[in-house]
Amino acid sequence: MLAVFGDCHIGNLQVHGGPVEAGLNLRCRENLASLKAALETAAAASAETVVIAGDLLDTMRPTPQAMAEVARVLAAGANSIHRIFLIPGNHDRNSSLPGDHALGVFVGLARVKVLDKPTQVTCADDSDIVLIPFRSEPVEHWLGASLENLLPETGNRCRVLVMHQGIKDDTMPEWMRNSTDAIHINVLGNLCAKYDIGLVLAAHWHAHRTWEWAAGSFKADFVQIGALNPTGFSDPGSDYGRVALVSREGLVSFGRVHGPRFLTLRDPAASFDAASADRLHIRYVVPPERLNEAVERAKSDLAKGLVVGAHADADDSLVEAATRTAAKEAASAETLEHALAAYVMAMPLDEGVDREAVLTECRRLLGV
Ligand SMILES: [Mn+2]
Repeated sequence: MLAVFGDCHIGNLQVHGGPVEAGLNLRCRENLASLKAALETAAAASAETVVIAGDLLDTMRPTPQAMAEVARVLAAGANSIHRIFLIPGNHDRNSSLPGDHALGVFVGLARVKVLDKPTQVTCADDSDIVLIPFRSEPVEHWLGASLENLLPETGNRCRVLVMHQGIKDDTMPEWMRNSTDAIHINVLGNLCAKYDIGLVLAAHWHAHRTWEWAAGSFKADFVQIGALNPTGFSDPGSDYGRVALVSREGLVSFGRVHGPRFLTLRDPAASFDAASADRLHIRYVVPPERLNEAVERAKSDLAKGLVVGAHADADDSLVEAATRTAAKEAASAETLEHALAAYVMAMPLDEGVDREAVLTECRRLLGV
């Protein structure tokens, strides 16, 4: 059995960072706990080989305390796993030069191997894995050449490719389709057909997806594993924490690990699954006039222990729209006095603020 996961993003992340103890903040401790749980999930599934497919660390400059904890968790995991392979992702590397990444300190750990260039390995169960670290040049330009170097002859042998690059298709929004650190399913499929790769497991993009790709009699499965740990409110929802488990026959199932999850709620009275075994971080994004209500709700969620982090923000898009309306009103006025009055009457203001008083004060200051 092979187990693959990635995007653990261990470091002192700042959003809802919480108290720092022994150099580790709350976000660092919860991501370390997920790493430990993912290794335990792999061991419980009798995985002989684990690949941590990049972005184990959130940064090239992790604190020494965080590095020591990661080393401790990896060493404990390696007690029950034959081999743990680490490849650099874009977060924990500086360049593609050998050694130019933050994983070097793990080289000395027993049964842990750091592979910072494309490598083909044969596992204890004789299965064949190709490991491809992140490279910043457009992946469609170099992946074929990397595979050609590693796998010059086709062996009619089903291989697994693990990489730190996104997988994209035509249904995705333009910004994803245009991304050069992702490979299109058809480009990937043609490479898989050429080099007898039956399964691709990709880290890097944080949302989980799967594809079945076929051309003629050739079939391959593509899996964007999804992040072990989402990194903040830009990773919405709860569908994270997957550990891909691959049988010797190339069949994929998923173990699941609980960890931090980031939910944005747009109503201070909204409900969420407070019984979730995940560690919930909640952000209320509300119209400015409901900000006080949302701040109280966030405080109460925290006090009741329903969440590990909560805060409230005014919805800037509403403020921006109101400002635009106010500016338009002002632009159509013919004198400064009228423009000022039009703007103040339409501008975004907190609930209970006396607009007439604001206007009077503005007139006094501007002398109109
Ligand atoms: Mn990445």
